[in-house]
Amino acid sequence: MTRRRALFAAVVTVAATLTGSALPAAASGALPVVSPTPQQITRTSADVSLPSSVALVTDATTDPAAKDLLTSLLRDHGVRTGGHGLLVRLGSAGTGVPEQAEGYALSVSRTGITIGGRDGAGQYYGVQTLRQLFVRSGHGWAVSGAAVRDWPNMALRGSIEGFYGPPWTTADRLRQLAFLGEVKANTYIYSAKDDAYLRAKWRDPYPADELATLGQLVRSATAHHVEFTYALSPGVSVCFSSPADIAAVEAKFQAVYDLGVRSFSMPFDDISYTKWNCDADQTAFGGPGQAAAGAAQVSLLNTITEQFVKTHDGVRPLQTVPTEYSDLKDSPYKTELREHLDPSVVVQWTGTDVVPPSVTTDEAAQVSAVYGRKVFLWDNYPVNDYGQSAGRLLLAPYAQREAGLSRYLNGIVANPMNQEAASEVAEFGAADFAWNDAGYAPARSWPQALARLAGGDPRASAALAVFADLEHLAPTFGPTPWQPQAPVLAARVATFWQRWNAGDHRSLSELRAYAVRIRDAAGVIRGGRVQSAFVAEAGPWLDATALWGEAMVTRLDALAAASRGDQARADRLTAAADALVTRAQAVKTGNTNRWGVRQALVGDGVLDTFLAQLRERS
Ligand code: LTM
Repeated sequence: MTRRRALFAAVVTVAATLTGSALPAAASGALPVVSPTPQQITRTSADVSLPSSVALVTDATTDPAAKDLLTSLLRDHGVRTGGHGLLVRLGSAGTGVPEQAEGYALSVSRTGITIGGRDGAGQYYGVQTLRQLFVRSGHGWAVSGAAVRDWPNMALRGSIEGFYGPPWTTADRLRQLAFLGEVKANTYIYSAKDDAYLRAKWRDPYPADELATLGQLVRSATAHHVEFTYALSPGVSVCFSSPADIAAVEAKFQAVYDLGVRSFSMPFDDISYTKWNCDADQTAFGGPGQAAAGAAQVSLLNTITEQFVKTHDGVRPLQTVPTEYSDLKDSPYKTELREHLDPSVVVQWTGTDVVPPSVTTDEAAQVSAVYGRKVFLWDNYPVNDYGQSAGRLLLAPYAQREAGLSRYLNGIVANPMNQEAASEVAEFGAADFAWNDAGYAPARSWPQALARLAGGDPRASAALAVFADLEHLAPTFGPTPWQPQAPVLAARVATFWQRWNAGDHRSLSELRAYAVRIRDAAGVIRGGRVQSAFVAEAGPWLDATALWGEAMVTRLDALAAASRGDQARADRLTAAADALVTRAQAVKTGNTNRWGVRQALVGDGVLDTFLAQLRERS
């Protein structure tokens, strides 16, 4: 047994002896919630107080990014490394470390803290779990006594900047990359539709300043164990059979390979595939049509796989988005891909109907059969670039994805909103699900996502929950949303009317208290520790929420006055509420989305309807 294995075994033995009634009082307490939900986590000992310095034991196998994260984590909790206190070990696989790629084992006990990773990412994720086990202890910090064995169910997890409209800024992307590392997501696909160098002007080489910015992003991705996937979309104008165009793709890939990019995609979504861009393709692939389009795309994807992916060190399998990406039916196009596409190429699929109301294992099994491989879900939530999402922030939980999808999918990337920080709410859930689909519960994950956004501030978390309920509607491309608007408010309103109509007038003061929470949510969010980027992005919606909340309070007061027979006061309040509603409806979003400036929608269909009902009754 190596020294490291012996140490790990000792920790496990200590944990085993501290079971049942032998556990000290704190050992029986609940552990902090860890996200993504670990595969195995148990309380093994009482919380371990952190001394002011620890002995950090690393070796040649220690991952540099994991070590940096661990060192800064300890420092942020007032702990120096390099001392002789508690032993903190960080390194490669030892006893108890899962065999799965990116897996890790973590144990915290009085004998020390041990993190062993199957690989570098595993070590990094072990530290990300440790980060969530810190608890306050008197004036200092302790770490919950726990043993964790953990690994991801899906190999690819993260986001695809794949929306239309203003692309994210560099600051947005840097924030996103750090966020992805935090939630154990390993993939960011750079595929913004309106980034000219990726699509409209895909042949153009990058100017030096653009390349420098890309290099900064790639370095940041590496530091957070995120694979920066460079997605070039030549389909709008490519001549598939042209050696010059093949060389243009390779040149573009080479430029970012030289920056450190090792993962590439060639999406063919949202192009016309039944016409050629050059006469030569007619000669090479025949008359335009589905099968010919499939053959042409396969030819380019296979050529790039042979000539670029296989000839460059460390490059991951090429990814693509087929032109038919949102259904389950076989077709001449899909047959070409199934039968002739290099088996290594990873194929994306959006679920049914582009913005799917749900994704089931049956659907994923069907589509895997059609494409002849596991597919990689491009999940169009919480993206808000299409007509039905105009004026909305999409803050509902990640939901309606069936446990068991990891049997058919090799990963999930969420397509976010043009608003990066606000997207982290849904993305948090997507990363949680992709890590452990069997253990995923929106009701557990969503509050964690909001608490994270609130910087752990409980008052701000509660205000965010009220606000997110009013931004809960998740549209589809059709008329029926897949998640309803304001379910909490709607339930409270239904209960209110039931009780009010039965003569229970206390119901009014209870609902008024909730209206006050709506009115005050914006102030609490702006005044708390909520991530500043979120506060900035959500600005118009927060302004509107304060006005709608004030209108609701005023209308309820009008109803109370009318029910007391004070009609004059009721009329004054009704007029004041009318003015507030007019102001709330006048609040506009910024020009941040493809759909331009719109009314910033808040609880629409629920809050406005209720206010109209109250007006009738006052
Ligand atoms: O979904 C895919 C594969 N392509 C586009 C996305 O770029 C767009 O963001 C979403 C949502 O509008 N729909 C698409 O079809």
